[in-house]
Amino acid sequence: MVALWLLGCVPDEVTLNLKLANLAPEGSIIASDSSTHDVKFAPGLVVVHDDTVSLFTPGAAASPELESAAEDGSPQAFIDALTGADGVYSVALLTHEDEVTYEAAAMLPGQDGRRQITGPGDAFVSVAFMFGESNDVFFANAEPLPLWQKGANAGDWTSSLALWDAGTERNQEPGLGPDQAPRQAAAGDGEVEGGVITAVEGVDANGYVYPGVADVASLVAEAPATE
Ligand SMILES: [Ca+2]
Ligand SMILES: [Ca+2]
Repeated sequence: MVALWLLGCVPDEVTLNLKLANLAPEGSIIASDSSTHDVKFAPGLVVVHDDTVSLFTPGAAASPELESAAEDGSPQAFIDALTGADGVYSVALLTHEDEVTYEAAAMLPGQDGRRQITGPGDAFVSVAFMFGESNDVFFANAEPLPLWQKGANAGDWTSSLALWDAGTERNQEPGLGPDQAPRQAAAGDGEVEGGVITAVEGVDANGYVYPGVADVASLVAEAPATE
């Protein structure tokens, strides 16, 4: 009876306003040659989905769509692959303007992107976006985020974000690597890594240092203002 009562309470539709902000100070990446570089976020994606969908599996190889988003900063292939897929309610860009390429619309320190998301009360939310000055490092939530938890799941979701290495391209020094998106001659340039998706907690497998997620990013869900 309790389960039926709970089931009856899940709303058919929940709407939240999601805001991703780049909190990094300007020039916060200090490279080994003393040059400074901004933390930039590539255009990301936000997906509302059921419990059968995930953007990636830690410890497994990245999909080609994730590889494209994590290496080159374009989520378009990922958006195309998920649009209309089983278990997916909606897919949208998560960035500060309607551009899908890193070159056109890297989110700089102080900028933010907003997106309204809607789905049934038992839906989940996943986001992913590239850490711009890297070969294949990206931000994403480790576990799908519930849209509703006995109430719209409004609040600060930042602690759910982590940095991940897609395992597809060998890492170079953040801010200097010639095969990283801001400097590579063409999409996909870089040494193939052939690895799996692993969490990056401060230092990657090659010894390069990355900022703490909460020091540079903020992801907040707000309930829309009522009329
Ligand atoms: Ca890598
Ligand atoms: Ca590359």
